[in-house]
Formats: sequence, structure tokens, C-alpha cells
Amino acid sequence: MKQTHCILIGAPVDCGKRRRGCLMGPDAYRTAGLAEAITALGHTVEDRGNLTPDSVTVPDHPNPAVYKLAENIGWTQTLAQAARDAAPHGLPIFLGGDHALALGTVAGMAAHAQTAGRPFFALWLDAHSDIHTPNTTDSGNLHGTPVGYVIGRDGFDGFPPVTAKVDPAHICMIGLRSVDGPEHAALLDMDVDVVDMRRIDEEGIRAPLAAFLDRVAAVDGMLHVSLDVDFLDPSVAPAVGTTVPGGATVREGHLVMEMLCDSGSVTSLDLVELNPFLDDRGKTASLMVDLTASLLGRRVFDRPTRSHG
Ligand code: HAR
Ligand code: MN
Ligand code: MN
Ligand code: MN
Repeated sequence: MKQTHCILIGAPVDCGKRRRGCLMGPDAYRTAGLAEAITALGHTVEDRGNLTPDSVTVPDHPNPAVYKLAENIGWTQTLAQAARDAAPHGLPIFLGGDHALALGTVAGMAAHAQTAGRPFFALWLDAHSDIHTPNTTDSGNLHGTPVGYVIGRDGFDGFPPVTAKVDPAHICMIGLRSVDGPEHAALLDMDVDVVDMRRIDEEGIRAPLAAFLDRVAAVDGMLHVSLDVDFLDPSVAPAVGTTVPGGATVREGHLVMEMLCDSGSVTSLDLVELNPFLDDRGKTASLMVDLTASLLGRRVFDRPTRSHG
């Protein structure tokens, strides 16, 4: 793939759920050699270090379960701005941090796409659909809400207004196997392309992804990829608080990344939910680095004729 300037942005967000440890994620990716893997592929890397959230104060939320609302709002502001600042200069890679970081990163990248006059798409690689609102979540964990926020659902009072709402028809979710009742109800009402594990079992992971990538390419869309560790099976990626059995295999993960690379459409990436405190000798962090390398062009064996079509 063509030489790319990769901008690493540390987002040690740990307020999107109660189990602590994702704040160590950015440094685990650095320790696992993310920058070195990228430069080995001929790209350039700029590490902007770790961000800290804006400090905001908010009134109590009507849903008493909601956890750390102010901190989540602060991170959303900070990361949306960081995304907009970085996007004109290269490919931002957001090093999480839990998935609450995507309220900011996706909102910011969508705003950038709007300014650039290009359609915006998002690929959600996750066991979960993360389409709650602060009103519908039982757990109160806001890492379950980023999709709800960026498509403009109600209930995000106090958060920055979403200036560039993401069209649900421009979202593809792959790997789903844990969807709450209110999320299921919301998804039935909209055109999100839901590729749950059953569809992967029946159709393979290639066909639905290829169809989505063709839609993105047809309109020269900008594609944001949000890769949640729990997309992968916990046997290969144990370092996550919300493991769900029956996830993607290592090879499915690499195939997705290789197809994304071939598409040439990816303009930003989140690496989320890594909890290094739960890892097994760094194996999850290393796998996430390897998957990122596949997205950026690492190949075992290149055939000039290979494509996703
Ligand atoms: N749906 C559940 C909840 O809202 C679990 C959400 C878990 N989310 C993540 N990210 N781990 O996908 O509490
Ligand atoms: Mn998630
Ligand atoms: Mn998840
Ligand atoms: Mn459209």
C-alpha cells in the first residue's frame, strides 16, 4: 500500500466501564512495538503521546446507573478535537482506552469528512453493538453508547452536539454476539448492516465485508475502523473485561485487515478495550499490533491479482 503517515494518539480512557485497566492500553501498544511494526512497512509514524480529558462539570443524570458522566463528556470533547486536528495530516490511530473513546474519535472524524466533502462510513468490529444511550443502558457503562451518540440518538444531554451525524446505513457491525434488548429494538428500526456471528458462520466473513467495502468505494467514502479486542475470540485475545465466547479467529481478523488494506478506504482506526492487566504475557497486545500491521500492508505472500471482489 502507498506510504502513509500514521499518527498515534494515546487515549487512556478508563471511565467507560467499571473494571479498571484500559488506561494502560496505549503504553502496552508501544511496548508491543506498534510504531516499529508500522515503520517496518515503509510508513512514517508520529506519536502524539497520551491525551488528558477536558475537565467539565455536569448535573446528575436522570439514569442513576450512568457512570462517570463528566469524565466521559470531557474525553469526548478532547478526542473529537484531536481527531479533527490530526486527520488533515495523516492516518490517526487512536490507542485506547475503552470504547467510550469512540464517542469522540468517530464524531471528530465524521466532522472532518463533512468538511472535506466526502461521505463518512464506520466499520464496528465488536462482540457488542454499542448503540445504547445514557437512558437505555442498564449497566450505566458508557462504552456501550458510542454508536448511539454518533448517529444522533436522543439522551446525550451535556455531550457536545453531534455536528456531523453518521448515517446508520453507512455503518457495518461485524462480530456481534451480545446485543441487549433495547439495542436490538433500535437496530431493527434502522439500516445498520449487522453481521452477527451466525452470518459469519453461514456466509463467511469475506462476502459481507466485501459488499460493504464496495459501497464505501463507490462513493469514495472515508472509512473509520473501530476495532474492539472482544471482536476476537477470548482464547486468542484474553485481555478484555467483557469477553464473550465464540468470537472471530486470528485468521478471520487478519483477513478483515488485509481486505481493509486492499480497499484503500481506511482513513482512521481505533484500537479499543485492551486491558493489559488481564493479558497473558502480552499476547493480546501483540495480536492487536499484528492486526494493525495487516491493515497497513503486511503480507505473508503477495499475489498481484488478489483482491476482495
Ligand atoms: N451492552 C452491554 C452494556 O451496555 C455491554 C457493553 C460492552 N461494551 C463493550 N464494548 N465492551 O463493546 O453494558
Ligand atoms: Mn465495543
Ligand atoms: Mn465489545
Ligand atoms: Mn448514503
